[in-house]
Amino acid sequence: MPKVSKLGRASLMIRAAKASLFMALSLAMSADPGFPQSPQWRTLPNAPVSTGRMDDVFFINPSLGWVLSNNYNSDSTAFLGDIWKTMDGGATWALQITLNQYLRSVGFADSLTGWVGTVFDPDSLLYHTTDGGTTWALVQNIPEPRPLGICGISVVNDSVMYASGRYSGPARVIKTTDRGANWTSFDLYPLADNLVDCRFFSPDSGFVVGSIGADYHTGYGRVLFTSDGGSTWATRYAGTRSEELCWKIQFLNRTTGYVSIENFSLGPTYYLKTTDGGGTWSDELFLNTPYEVQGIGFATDSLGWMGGWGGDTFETTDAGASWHLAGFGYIVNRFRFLSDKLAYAVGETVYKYELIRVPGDLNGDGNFTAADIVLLINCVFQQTGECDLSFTDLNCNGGLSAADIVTLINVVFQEIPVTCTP
Ligand SMILES: [Ca+2]
Ligand SMILES: [Ca+2]
Repeated sequence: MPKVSKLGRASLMIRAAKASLFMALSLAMSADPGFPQSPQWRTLPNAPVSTGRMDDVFFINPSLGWVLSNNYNSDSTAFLGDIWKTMDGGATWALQITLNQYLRSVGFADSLTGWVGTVFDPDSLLYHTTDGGTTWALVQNIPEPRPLGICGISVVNDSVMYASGRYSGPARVIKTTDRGANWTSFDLYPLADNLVDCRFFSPDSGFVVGSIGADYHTGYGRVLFTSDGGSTWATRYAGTRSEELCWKIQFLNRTTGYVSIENFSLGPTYYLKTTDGGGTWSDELFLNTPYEVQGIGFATDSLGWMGGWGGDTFETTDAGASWHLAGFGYIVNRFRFLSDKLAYAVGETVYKYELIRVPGDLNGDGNFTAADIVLLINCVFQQTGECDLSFTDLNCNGGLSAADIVTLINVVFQEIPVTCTP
């Protein structure tokens, strides 16, 4: 092995660095998009696990969020509802409060102000926090016709919030336009008997989903729309199959949206899709077998997931033409997308959809580009930046050197995968 003085070695390293940097920066100008990684679903390892079910999740930004976890009490005769908060994207969780309620729905206007709805105790319908969930107070001034449970919450802006319920009747909506100081209630009978979820796009316009039928097991699915703040409603979908209950509503963007259907029949299971902003909804086949679908979430037009009381979560990668087992998630009741690359879901526990940082993707954006090379050069020669060996030591020899940069250059510009041979 040739001897190289420390000074000579440093000089070689600097020359290598300069050459790499020049190459990286000049090629960065050529707008190479890199080749992409895909986000993946995984179970968050430190999240609470429910003995009943987690019914809802809400994140105000990628890091700060809350989940509701319902657990059986000591003799399994009732539920206790836990409100958990995370401030680091689900890496760690703090229990905020345990209520003697089954907690169904959660929504926040900002990092401090939020609401949690219950479903089996009409006297304790809705809880409110103004300190980020440290303390919760029962909302006591909701006028008749009050819902008997809150199955869905849609926070429109920092002052307007709607809520709907319940799945087993009656069909009622409440709203506040002053951040929860005052409330208005609407009875949607006879357009619906049961309401679950709601989604509002503006202070006046939005959708609620549920069904017509005195018994929610035997009803017909309904999607209703208001454009005057809840005073009047129009039916936008009238299901013709009995034993169906429209359960959750999700919009991918302002034009494309989806509604899951809890199917109590012995026949095929459908879901609804709109491509005209909710003006019309089409029945789309999910499975040829019964499934009580609850959670529904699409990341893009082609990529989506559904879960529910059947247990398993299913995935489509072809815009719903076919569905297969997704390999994650149990009894999922809610998906919340923050972007097409970041989402949370809850069922038995908490699941997260995100780009998993892989060796060489130093900026964690899911692509291998010249930007990653620049960051690696900084790690190798300046020891600056985030330089964890698990994603910088590309030849897996336990340290950082110009060889790792060369490997990454090959990854970025030749699409040669990381081989990890020292
Ligand atoms: Ca990258
Ligand atoms: Ca190395």
